[in-house]
Amino acid sequence: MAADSSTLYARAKEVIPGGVNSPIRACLSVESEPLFMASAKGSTITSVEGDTYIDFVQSWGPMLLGHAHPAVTEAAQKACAAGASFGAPCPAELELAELVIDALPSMDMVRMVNSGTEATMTALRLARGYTKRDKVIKFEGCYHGHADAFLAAAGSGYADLCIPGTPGVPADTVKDTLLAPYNNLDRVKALFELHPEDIAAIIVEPTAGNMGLVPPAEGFLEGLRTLCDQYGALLIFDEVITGFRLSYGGAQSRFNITPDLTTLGKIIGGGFPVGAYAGKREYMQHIAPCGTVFQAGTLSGNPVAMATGIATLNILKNADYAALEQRTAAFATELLGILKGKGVPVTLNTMASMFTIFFTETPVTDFATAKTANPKLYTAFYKQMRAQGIYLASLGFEAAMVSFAHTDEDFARALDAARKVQF
Ligand code: KE4
Repeated sequence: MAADSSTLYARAKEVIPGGVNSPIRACLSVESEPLFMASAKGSTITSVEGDTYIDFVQSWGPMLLGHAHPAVTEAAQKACAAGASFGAPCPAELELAELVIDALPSMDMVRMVNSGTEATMTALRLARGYTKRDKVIKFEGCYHGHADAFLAAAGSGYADLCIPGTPGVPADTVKDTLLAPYNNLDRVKALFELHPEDIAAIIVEPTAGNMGLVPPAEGFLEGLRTLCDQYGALLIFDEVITGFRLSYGGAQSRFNITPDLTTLGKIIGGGFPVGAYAGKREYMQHIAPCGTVFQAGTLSGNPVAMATGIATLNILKNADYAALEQRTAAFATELLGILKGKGVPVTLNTMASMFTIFFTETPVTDFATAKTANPKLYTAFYKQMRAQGIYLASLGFEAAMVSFAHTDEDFARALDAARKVQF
């Protein structure tokens, strides 16, 4: 009999910190043990026990087409058979770069890396190198990966750990990181007035996904654009989650705002490790080897990840995003109604194929209001939904992800499970 999740978890904790390769997977904040997964297909994921769940995590965002899409799987197999990594340029890198640039009008050039963290870390380095300034503004509750400069108040798994500033990050590294509440333009203005010539960039999730889903307030993104133009700072849109999810052109096309630099990840790899940073030639030509801002990577642009990214975007370019958004909103709104009927405080934020149910009556517009949500209610919700075959994010500060593979039957099953939840 194959080992079950508990047995595997106990063994894993002996050889992997916390038994997981990313903290959020340990399910600590929902007082649960992680399920070890054996396979996934479309909207579902199957544990080593053989139990199949409707998956609203979707690997934290990459699987917008659903798991193991045949075209993506075929592309990976074909590319693998031709050699997994050359360490030399290959046509697939060019094809994916052109697909990305064609989809996102703000950019002329793109550099592939291997994770969202690498993308944001390098975009900040580029902004600092280009402007010759050191400070960066980020927003409380936004998470941009685990590069030192950003671990001042990240909002993803990190907020779960409630560590104000993780050990190992030298104070000097975050002395140039300035914080503002999300959707608070006045604070951003004040920071620029305090440091009129020292701010290299603002980095922002143009729709936050790491404090739960929090959309930008009316005028917020436009205000950031104006302030960056006024003070000579670069506007970095971290679209690692929103890229190719909020629309085929990401948040920047949906909201019609042009960032100076964009970071991408998740969906553009189709489940394989890919990140990217991109922007106008004016900025990107400062990147080595044509410029002097250094960045490199052994597996950057590897042919397998490029092939799965190409296969994914070629399908997404013709996908019906509007229909998926409408189905997601209808499902999430019905879910909200069911939970409201149970007498618990609950609000909903939804956009495109993402949503977050917050167990609070307070409208959630930033990290402070997101934190008014009751974690015990989320834990009860998570546990009882998982017991009924519905796999949700193991942290309330995440966005549920719906894929093009989710069916009306999946939604109906999830709603039935929610009806049975008791608080
Ligand atoms: P990665 O280094 O994990 O590929 O990307 C970092 C990153 C950057 N920017 C945004 C907006 C992100 O959401 C992320 C990573 N997202 C989290 C979950 N929201 C990844 C899950 C995990 O940490 O295991």
